[in-house]
Amino acid sequence: MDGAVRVIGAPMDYGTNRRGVDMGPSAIRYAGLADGLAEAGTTPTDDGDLVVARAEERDPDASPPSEGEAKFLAEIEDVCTRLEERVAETIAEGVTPLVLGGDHSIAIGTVGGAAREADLGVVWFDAHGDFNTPETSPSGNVHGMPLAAILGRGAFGGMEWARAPGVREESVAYVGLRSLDDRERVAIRDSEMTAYTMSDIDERGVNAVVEDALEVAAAGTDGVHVSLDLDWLDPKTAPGVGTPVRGGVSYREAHSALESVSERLGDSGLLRSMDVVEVNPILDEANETATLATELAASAFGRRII
Ligand code: EXY
Ligand code: MN
Ligand code: MN
Ligand code: MN
Repeated sequence: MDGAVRVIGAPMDYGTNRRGVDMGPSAIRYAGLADGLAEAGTTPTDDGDLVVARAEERDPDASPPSEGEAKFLAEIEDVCTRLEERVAETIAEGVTPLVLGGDHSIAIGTVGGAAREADLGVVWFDAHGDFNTPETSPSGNVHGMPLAAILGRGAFGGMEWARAPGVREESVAYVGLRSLDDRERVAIRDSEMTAYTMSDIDERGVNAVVEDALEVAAAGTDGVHVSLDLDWLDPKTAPGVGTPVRGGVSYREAHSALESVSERLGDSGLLRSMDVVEVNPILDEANETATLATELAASAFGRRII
C-alpha cells in the first residue's frame, strides 16, 4: 500500500489482570515492524510510546470489584483520551495510524480518534466479544469491554470520553468469536452488529467470512478500523497472549485474512486505522507472537510473498 503509516505505542495494561502486555509495543517493534511496513510499500514513521504510568505497585490478582465497577477506569480514560488525540491528528495529516497495544481497552482511544468527523466501520478480529459493560462484566477488566464502551452501552452511555458516536452498530463485524460470557452473548445477539464465529470460519472458510465482514464495515462508511487481538489466533500459533482460547485460526488463515484486508481496503484508501493488541512478551516463546503481530500488520498494509 502506498502512503504514510505512523506507529503509535500504547504500553498500557490497566485493562487486564495479566501484567506484560505493556511490553507489547517494544516486542512488536523489535520483531521488525518498520521493515515489514516498508516491504509492504508504505512509508512508516514511529511516533514513540504514549507515557503510561507504571503500575508495579498494583496487585494483579486484586479481588473482583463490586458489581458495576470497572477496574482502573480513570487511568484508562487518561490514556485513551491522549491516544484519541494522537490518532485524530495523525488522520488529519493524511497518515494512517497503526497503534500497538497494550491491552484491548486502548481501542477505545484508537476508535475514538478514527471516528472523529467520520462514519467509521469496525472489523474486530478476536476470540472474545469485548462487549461486557461495567454492569455485566464477570471480571471488571476493561479489555473485555471496549466495543461496549465505543457503542455507549450500559454505564458507558454516560461517558463522553468512551463513546464514539461515529460508529454505528450495524457497521461493526466480529470475526472468529469463540468465547463469550452469558450476558455478553445475549447483548451481542440483540445488537445490530454482525458476529462471525469460528463456526462460520469452519463452514465457509476464512476468506469468505472476512470478505463479508469487510463489506459490512465498509458499507455506507467513510473508512474502516481494523482491530486485531492476537488471541484471535490459536494459542499454539500465538502463545504470548493473556487470555488464550483454544480453537483459533491458523498461521496461514490469519495471513490470508489480513491480506484480504489490504486487498479490499488498502487500494481504495478505506483502511483508516488499525490496532494490534494483547501481545504479552512475558508469556511468549522467543517473541513468536510479537513476530506474528508484525507479519500480520505488514500483510494488512499490503506485503505479499511475491
Ligand atoms: N469476557 C471476559 C471478561 O470480560 O473478563 C474475558 C475478556 C477477555 C478480553 C480479551 C482480550 O480480548
Ligand atoms: Mn479483545
Ligand atoms: Mn481477545
Ligand atoms: Mn471520545
